[in-house]
Amino acid sequence: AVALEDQKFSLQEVLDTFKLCLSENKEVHLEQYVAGWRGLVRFMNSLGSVFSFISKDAVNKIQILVNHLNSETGAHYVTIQSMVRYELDNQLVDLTKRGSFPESGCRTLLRLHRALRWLELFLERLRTSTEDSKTSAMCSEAYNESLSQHHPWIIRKAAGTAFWALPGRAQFFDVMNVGVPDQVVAMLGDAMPLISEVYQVTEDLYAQNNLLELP
Ligand code: 1PX
Repeated sequence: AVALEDQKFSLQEVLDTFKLCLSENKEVHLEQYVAGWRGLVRFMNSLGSVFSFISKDAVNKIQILVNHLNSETGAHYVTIQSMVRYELDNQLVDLTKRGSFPESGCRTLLRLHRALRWLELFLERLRTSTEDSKTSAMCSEAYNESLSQHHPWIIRKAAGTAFWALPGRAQFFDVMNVGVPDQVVAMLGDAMPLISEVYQVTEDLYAQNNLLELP
């Protein structure tokens, strides 16, 4: 029973990790940010193998950031703020076209950051959905309003196809493992403002430094 209990995981815990990444002075801690993403990927993997091309890319980007954290310059990567400062001050970012730094922390994190906007929009739709709402429709609307604008046609096409494989709302709520639908809705209501804040703090930082279009 203990082993089974261990395997079960609740999306609540995942979203709580995002809570932990924001410090009082509004710095975003990279280790917790990455931990939040790991949890999301784990959740996505439990939805089936159609999503593996998406999780592969996410895992790849998570790993790049972890490598920075574990490198000898890791101390500069403790927060997103210090990472941006360090990479810009030392010219470690490709600003206009891809070239010398395909694995900069700044451009790698930007991809996850854009995906966080998708998550925000999707979770908000889930939260306000009704029994007959379609998860695939909510997912693709959220995608079209956010991430898709940064993806070429072929990726948009593949993503759109994967969305059809999403379980229906009832089953989706089950997999989230938070409780009955009312509890899911309440949990999302608690978690959303924090996710939005992490998103906004990062967005502002990137905007101030002209990093929102990094190649
Ligand atoms: C209760 C809901 C929880 C759901 C959790 C799901 C977590 C989703 C994690 C998605 C992470 C996607 C990261 C994508 C980063 C990206 O945009 N990469 C592209 C650009 O990278 P590059 O290095 O070339 O500049 C890259 O081309 C991406 C390829 C993979 C396809 C990305 C499709 C993204 C769809 C997002 C929606 C996920 C739907 C999951 C359903 C639950």
